[in-house]
Amino acid sequence: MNKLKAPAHGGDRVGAALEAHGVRFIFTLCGGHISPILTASRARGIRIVDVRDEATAVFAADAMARLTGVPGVAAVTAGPGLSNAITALKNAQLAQSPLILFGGAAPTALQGRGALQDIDQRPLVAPHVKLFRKIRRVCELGPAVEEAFAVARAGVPGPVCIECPVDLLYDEASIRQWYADAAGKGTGVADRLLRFYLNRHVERMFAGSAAAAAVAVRDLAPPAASESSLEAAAAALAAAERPLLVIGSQALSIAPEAPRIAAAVAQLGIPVYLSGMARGLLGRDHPLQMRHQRRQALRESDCVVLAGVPCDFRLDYGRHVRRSAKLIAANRSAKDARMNRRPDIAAIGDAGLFLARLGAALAQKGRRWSSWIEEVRTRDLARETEIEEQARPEAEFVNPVAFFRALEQAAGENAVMVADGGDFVATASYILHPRSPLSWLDPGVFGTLGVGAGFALGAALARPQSEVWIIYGDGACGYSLAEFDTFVRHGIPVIAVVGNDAGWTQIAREQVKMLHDDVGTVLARTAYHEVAAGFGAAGILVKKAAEVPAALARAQALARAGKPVLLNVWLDKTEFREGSISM
Ligand SMILES: Cc1ncc(C[n+]2csc(CCOP(=O)(O)OP(=O)(O)O)c2C)c(N)n1
Ligand SMILES: [Mg+2]
Repeated sequence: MNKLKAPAHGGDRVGAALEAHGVRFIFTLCGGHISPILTASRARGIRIVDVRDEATAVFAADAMARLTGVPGVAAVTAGPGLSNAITALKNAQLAQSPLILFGGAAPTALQGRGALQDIDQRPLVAPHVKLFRKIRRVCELGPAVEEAFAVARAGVPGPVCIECPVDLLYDEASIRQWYADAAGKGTGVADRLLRFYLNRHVERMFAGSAAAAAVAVRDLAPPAASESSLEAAAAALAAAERPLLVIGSQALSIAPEAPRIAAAVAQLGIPVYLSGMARGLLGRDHPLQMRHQRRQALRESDCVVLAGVPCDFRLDYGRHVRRSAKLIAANRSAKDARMNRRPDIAAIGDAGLFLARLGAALAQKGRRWSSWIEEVRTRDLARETEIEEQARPEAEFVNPVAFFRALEQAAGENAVMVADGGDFVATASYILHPRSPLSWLDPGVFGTLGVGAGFALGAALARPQSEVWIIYGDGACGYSLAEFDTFVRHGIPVIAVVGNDAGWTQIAREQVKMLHDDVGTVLARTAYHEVAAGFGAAGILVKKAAEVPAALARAQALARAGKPVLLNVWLDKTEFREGSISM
């Protein structure tokens, strides 16, 4: 229980509740409907980070949640503010990322009567959140925040939206005056009835709000898989000849547990593939971590553990795992654990904690799989060599494979990398080795272009000591380039790398091959570095491979001095991504 003095108004109630939950940042794009939340939160020491598109605010809150395990917070205005946030909300929902979005709304008495930006927001937002909470009384505000934090983190984490009508956020005297003015001074029956109605309405809005608000912060235990599923899994692995571990984002949903999960995975001694937010779990290089030929390893394995990974398109709907293999699925969602394929053992609960417990349980059984590890490792290294070959061909501009080799050398040990794009980013994900747990951010299963600046903003504020890189396709960078303005105003020194191939190449590749027309997929070699410079950041153009190391070093020096940087890197076409489709 956190005792606080009586909040000055509804906006301050929200601020007080956020403060009690240890919130340090609110990402926002302002609007009259939410002003009291912003001013009161700032007065309580919460940093208000104002951005240039509501989607960015929600992406930033999402990244904050992923890197800290605590729900991120965003606030947007009514109507178009909320509708602009929908894509980012959906992305967070599918990525199972907990965040709290405050949405403004028209005054309670005017909803449905033609007020500015007044739409029925529930049908728009509710499908994309775990809870859409419509506030009707001032006294509900604090408890709603408390409930939002609990719901966002419980079970399968995800976003929650609290809709706050503007007349619940201002102080009581002003609102009473506003309603009194609206009611007028007429003496007719209709006037008197309207006054009676509005007076009763105001009484209801403020009922029970005089008492000082105390905010309870609930301590939530994460869902734990059953002991029997743990024992069955340990026994199945101990009996296996060629076990394999696939770990996905959900296993890292309790961010502070990452080191313990990493230690357990290392102790398990099973070859492991990491995806999404789990990338980097074992550090930059670990003998158990494989990066390539996952499909083949899955085909050969006789016992597969999917930790926080559903059998969706990324595992060819479960077909990548061979029929006779023992399948163990650890997942917070019973539905995801059974998606497209029934596992032999379903461990329903937090996948990361399951791995931590599994490490201890299996250690007692003392199994080692050195020849199987060797087999998978040899293939992995062979593919690395093949990639090395692809870094060589040099034509007019920069070879993307060679570029990422250089970046892999240059990026700091504390680097966080944000991926936003198509082919350029897919190439990056093959070559860059995330340095540590939770140091790689990609949109997740919704595959949303446009996450770049928002994710980087959240990451830079969550990890102020880290070097934050955005890996942008030139197409993708257009969604959030205006946020260079935000980086400059707020002194956030991210380094963006734009892979400029003058096109939406991931789409063009297949479209041209199958339909013989590149319509809609062609871009120009736009001077994105000059756009960034126009916002007050540093812009660097790189056209030749030989310029890359110096350009990276210069960007890092500028960022260390506090300046955001955009590197506009002209790419050659390569065959590296040939044949890969994402559908
Ligand atoms: C919001 C959104 N719109 C469209 C797409 C479809 N899409 C996937 S990859 C891609 C091309 C990306 O181009 P770019 O960022 O330049 O990367 P490149 O493939 O050229 O390296 C597109 C348009 C998407 N994933 N998300
Ligand atoms: Mg491109």
